[in-house]
Amino acid sequence: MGSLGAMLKHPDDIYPLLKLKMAARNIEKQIPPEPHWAFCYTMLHKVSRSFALVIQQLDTELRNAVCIFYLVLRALDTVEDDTAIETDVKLPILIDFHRHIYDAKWHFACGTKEYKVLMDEFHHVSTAFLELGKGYQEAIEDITKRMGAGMAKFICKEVETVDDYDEYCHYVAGLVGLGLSKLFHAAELEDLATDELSNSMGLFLQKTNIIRDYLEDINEIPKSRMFWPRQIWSKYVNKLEDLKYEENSDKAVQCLNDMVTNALIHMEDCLKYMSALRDPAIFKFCAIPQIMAIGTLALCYNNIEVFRGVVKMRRGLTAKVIDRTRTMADVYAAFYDFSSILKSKVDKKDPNATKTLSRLESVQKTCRDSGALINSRKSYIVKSEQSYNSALIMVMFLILAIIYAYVSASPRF
Ligand code: IN0
Repeated sequence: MGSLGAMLKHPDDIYPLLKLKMAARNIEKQIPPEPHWAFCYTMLHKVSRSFALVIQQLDTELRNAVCIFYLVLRALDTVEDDTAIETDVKLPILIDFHRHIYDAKWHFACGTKEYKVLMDEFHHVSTAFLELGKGYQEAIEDITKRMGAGMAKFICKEVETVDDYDEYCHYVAGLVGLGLSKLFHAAELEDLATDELSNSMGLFLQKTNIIRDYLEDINEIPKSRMFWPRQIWSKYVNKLEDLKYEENSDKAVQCLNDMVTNALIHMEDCLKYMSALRDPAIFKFCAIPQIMAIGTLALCYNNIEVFRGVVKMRRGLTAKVIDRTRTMADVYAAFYDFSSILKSKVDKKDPNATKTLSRLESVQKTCRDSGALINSRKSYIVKSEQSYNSALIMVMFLILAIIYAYVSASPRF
């Protein structure tokens, strides 16, 4: 749907969208003057708009550390993803990356578009990294070392079992959770979270990305690696790419629902992790991507469009999530609402229906038992009648505005 169509259908998106646009414009004006920091923040805006927005609210010292952590990981990812690099060249780079970040003279050209710029100008990231406090540097170095080694292991290995899937997601996302928890602790703003809970925060986000990006990944030329575990997809098709063919639609949706059900398992750990956070800016920074993930899963579940095109939350809903997420009560409410939407899409005939429903009900019970769900809150669930009424008001308002403009522009006699 075009953006005007989306706005007519969801007029209450307009205010949060405008607010988000203004916030984004303000942030763009706040690029630091030093060339290496200017490069890092400009790059962050280029590679991830909404992430750049939520990071901005963190305390300056922590924000700089998270910005560098993010760019180092993106660079590591660029090396891992570049299929043009021979394996014998790639492996030592991944394994030694944690040493390269200390060396502002190190350079390796790879990647495309903005990622090529990131790699070509990586000396700016190293220079900024060397200005961080020791505690931050050690946390970033440790995670980069473990992630590089994990990526190297999976360059030569396919994701076969669900255990492999969890292990791969641990290297590329769970470790990000462990690293962020260390950075929050180094900033003396939070207690150190357990590795188990920190890992789940990353796994929930990464599994959602892997599910959402099926088509983009399978169609990539040259062929990219796939991360849907054989143990799951082989129950439905003989080859992973068969899921995209129309004749396999029923099996494809069942497989998709199996993958979503697998991801849901991490939700309770995520709630536990977030409920222990104390700093309001760190809380927001962590909660927004989690709510976007459950929103995306609710959109993808039982949705054949995942195998046909791009399935993404509309920009207005993203803006609403960013606007409304302040406290743990907001997170319980969002997890509850998106679980309800997901529950309403479960078909009793789906082979995993019982498991899916039981996981969702368990999350909803946790949200209810928190005592934070209040009746007067704003809901993410849109009733069609509600959206029809808002659209009608919007159309009437537009007609009145046009009549007013016409009348005030016509010559008076
Ligand atoms: C992230 C995570 C992230 C943020 C906050 C807390 C986290 C706790 C544990 C693990 C990860 C956490 O968030 C970003 C979000 C992001 O980049 N979103 C994209 C949108 C999209 O669709 O990809 C955007 O453009 O804004 C995230 O996805 N990852 C990430 C990477 C580094 C850091 Cl420091 C934090 C990537 C990943 C692989 C899921 C961990």
